[in-house]
Order: sequence, then structure tokens, then C-alpha cells
Amino acid sequence: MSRESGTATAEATPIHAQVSNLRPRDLLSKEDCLEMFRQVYLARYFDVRLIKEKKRGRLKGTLYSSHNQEAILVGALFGLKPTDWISPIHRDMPAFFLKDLRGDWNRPDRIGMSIEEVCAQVWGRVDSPGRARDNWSHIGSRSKKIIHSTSMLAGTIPVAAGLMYADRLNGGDAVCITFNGEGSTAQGIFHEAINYAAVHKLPVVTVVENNQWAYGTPFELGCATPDVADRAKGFGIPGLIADGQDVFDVYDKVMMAVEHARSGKGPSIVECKTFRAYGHGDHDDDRANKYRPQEEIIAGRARDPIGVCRQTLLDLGYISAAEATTYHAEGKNASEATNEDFPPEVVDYLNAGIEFALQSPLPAAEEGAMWVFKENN
Ligand SMILES: Cc1ncc(C[n+]2csc(CCOP(=O)(O)OP(=O)(O)O)c2C)c(N)n1
Ligand SMILES: [Mg+2]
Repeated sequence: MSRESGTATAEATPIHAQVSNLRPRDLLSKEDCLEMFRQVYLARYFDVRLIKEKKRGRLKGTLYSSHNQEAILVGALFGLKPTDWISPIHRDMPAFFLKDLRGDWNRPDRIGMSIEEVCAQVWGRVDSPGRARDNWSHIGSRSKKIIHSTSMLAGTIPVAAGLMYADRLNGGDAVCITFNGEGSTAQGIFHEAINYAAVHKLPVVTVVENNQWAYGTPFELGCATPDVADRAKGFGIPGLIADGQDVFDVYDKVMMAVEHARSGKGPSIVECKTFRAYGHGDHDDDRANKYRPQEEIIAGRARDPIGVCRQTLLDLGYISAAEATTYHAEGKNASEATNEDFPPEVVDYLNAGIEFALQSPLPAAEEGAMWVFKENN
């Protein structure tokens, strides 16, 4: 077709228009995409393995599963610079070790926690960041650029805003991603903090994992608009919606928000639609099977992020049909999945972390009151 006919040809399209049509994922290499797939498997295996360890009696404490939500963690973290900050909460335990995980997973200079530190935390051992004060996500690290997680829902968004304000004053170009459940978006502090970030154009990207449930409260009893992303309009900032089951769609939307933030245009909300696979915590599994209709659970888990990612890689020709059948963790609960359902490097990586945790001692009892009261000496 000629230009005169009014139909643009590839040659006639200006180069900047071709480039602007690219999605962030279009700039990922084949190796990047395969690495993201491995990381989705790694996040799932972490969850499966901890549940098994607890069933075997080798682990105590409550587990807050991220099963079915792994694509959100991997997709949101993959494109960050090592110097960017993150703020995970209870359902994001893998985020602590997924941060800056590209390349060699055991790289000592990685700006993210090691699998050993995270496993020691889960097992409440002396070598963990929390030194047994909690077995779960109440940890952080200034050097690893992870804001300390607290249980106060949405409570880390103002911290992120303050941190990014300081970074900008110091001439930095960091972005901070905060992870939040959809339930936390009904908190007053969520609105105050995002409003503050919007007014000051701070580089804070709020990733909302909309898994439809906040403990036993369904989405519609916490939010009067159909989408959490609608809340962005009130702050004058972009509100994006991602398919939380699709690691590449999450990557696209979060990277758009990250670029927007890094270039000085301010915060965004990225709502990732997903579904909580189990109960709020494992103490709630049985009850959650009653307060959530079975049909809803089946539908919510129908598109497993592992299967969705595998299909994309097949469509791109990055894996062969034979390779696609090698491992099959999707659709399986922790009780059904085995080590053979996961790539061996994923199993080995976690084995090393768990081994480290089991060999690390429990802290001495005298430590219990340390760092709580002012020491006189
Ligand atoms: C300010 C505050 N209110 C209540 C709680 C108790 N609580 C802990 S998690 C939770 C549900 C959170 O739901 P959501 O934000 O959707 O995250 P999800 O657990 O689904 O990932 C509640 C009510 C809390 N930790 N903090
Ligand atoms: Mg929720």
C-alpha cells in the first residue's frame, strides 16, 4: 500500500512511533524471560516447601502464602535497579530474596537478602535479621534497600514517601515500590501517604495485590469502586491495572510506572488482579474454605502464573514443546507438588537456605529483652 492510500506501511512509520509502540517486555532478552520463569518457580517452591516443612514438624509459626501471586512479585521486581527500594508485607516473603536476583543467585554483592538470611528468619534463628523476634516479614535492611515491614497495613507508604523525598533532596534517582493488599487501600494512611507523594511528585509506585480478600472481608466490602486503580483519580496520578497472573503484564505496567516516577512525574498505583489461593494465613485455611465458595476458589486459581508464563514462552518460541512438559507445578497444592515438579536449581537454592537455617542456633534466652529497653551500660 502506498502512503497516498492512507494506510501506513512499516517503512512509512517514523522510527520514534515504532519505538513508542514497544512495551517494556519487548526489550527483554530471551534469557531475561527464561530467568523470570525460573524466578516464578522459585517463589512457588519457597511457598510449597515451607508448607511441607511445617507439616513435617520442622517449622513453627504462621505462614502467609503467596501461592498464585508469584507473578506479581517477580514482574514488579525484575526491572528495578539494584539501588531502588522496596517495601514488602506479610504476603511478599519471597520479595526479600527476589530483589536484585538477576544473574548469579548467590552473588554476594546482590542488593537483596540472601536465601540464607530469609530462611534463618523463617526459622527464627540467630543469623536472621530479626533474631527470632518474629518468624516472618517484620524485617528490613538499609543496606539492601528494603523498608522494614510492619503489620500496620499501608503503614510503609508514608515511610516510602519520606525516604524518596530525602533521596531526591540528595540528588538520587531511586524509585520505591510498596506492596499492599487491596484491603489496606481502605486505610486512612494509604490515602494520606499517596496524596503527599502525589503533591510532591515523589517516585513511589504502589503495587496493589488485589487478591479479592482481606482476611475474611471480600473486596466489595472494602472498596466501593470496581477497581482499586480508580482511587488514583482522586490523587491526580495514573492508576494502571495488570493481570496479576501474567508476569509479563505485571512487568509492563510496573515498569511504565517506574519510568514515570524516575523521570520526576510522581507516583502511580498499579493494581494487579489476582486471587488468594489459601486462607489469610495457614491458621485460616479451614475457615477460608467455608467463607469462600468452592466455585470462586476454583475460578480464582484457574490461571496459575506458572502455566501462564510457560504458555507465553512457548508462543515466543523460547522453549520447545518438549521442554514445556519437563516440570509441572501449576495447579498443585503444596501437598500435591513434589521436588520433581520444579527445576533442580530452584530446589538446590532453597535447600541451601534451609540447611543454613537449621544449622544456625536459636538466640540465647537473655537476648529476649535486648534492644527493647534503653541499656544503661
Ligand atoms: C491497620 C491494620 N488493621 C488491621 C490489621 C489486621 N490485618 C492483618 S492482615 C489483614 C488483611 C489484609 O488484607 P489485604 O490488605 O487485602 O492483604 P492480603 O492479606 O490479602 O494480602 C488484616 C485485617 C492490621 N495488621 N493493620
Ligand atoms: Mg487481599
